[in-house]
Amino acid sequence: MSRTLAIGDIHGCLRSLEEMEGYVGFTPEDQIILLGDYVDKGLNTCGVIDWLIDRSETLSPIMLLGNHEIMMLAAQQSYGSLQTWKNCGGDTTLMSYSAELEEATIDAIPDRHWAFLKTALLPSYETSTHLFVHACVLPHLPLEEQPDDVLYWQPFDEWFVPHHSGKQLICGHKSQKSGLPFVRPGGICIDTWAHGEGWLTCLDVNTGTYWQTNERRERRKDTVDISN
Ligand SMILES: [Mn+2]
Repeated sequence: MSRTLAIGDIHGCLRSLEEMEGYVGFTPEDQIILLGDYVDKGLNTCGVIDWLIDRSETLSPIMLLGNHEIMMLAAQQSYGSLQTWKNCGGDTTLMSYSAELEEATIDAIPDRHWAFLKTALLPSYETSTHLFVHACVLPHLPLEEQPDDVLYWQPFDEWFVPHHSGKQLICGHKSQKSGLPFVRPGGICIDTWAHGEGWLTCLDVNTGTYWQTNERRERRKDTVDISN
């Protein structure tokens, strides 16, 4: 049986992502869902976007939109939005586009990266058993009717109410400083603070097995209880 693998917020952590690929052994038979926030904060957003563009050809992952991609796209539109984005981790994104590890201007980001951000990313994804979003959902609305401020910005926390569909939510966005997936009835958050002192997480949503890697190329593996 093919695996359904969800990957949490990457935030520029290319080494963790490369290590994860070797650790989990992604194949084209896997259904891979990336939960958004590929950019900002970590050191190599440029490399992460190159990796995503390359693997779209070979692994055909489902790639969701996160609030940091929204901020990065908005930064093209106005000086105020550019400043907001830089203050939210866009400054390190710009450094990844400069050979001298200085802050490049936004013009250094190539057109193919902008095109990727604008066209390749989905608002949400749904299977017969699971809902996948970047941040959270309202319990009474179908995915296509979820407001943007919930889908991309609302933290998944202890107040989460399970979705009326009975499907389990898999989300990121709210960095778990424990470094561990946060499990609630009806949902699991797998943003485990890859860019900080935590880990990047890849979860097999049907078994609860999860793999973690970090920027020091360390690996570890455990299981969450997915029965609730
Ligand atoms: Mn986020």
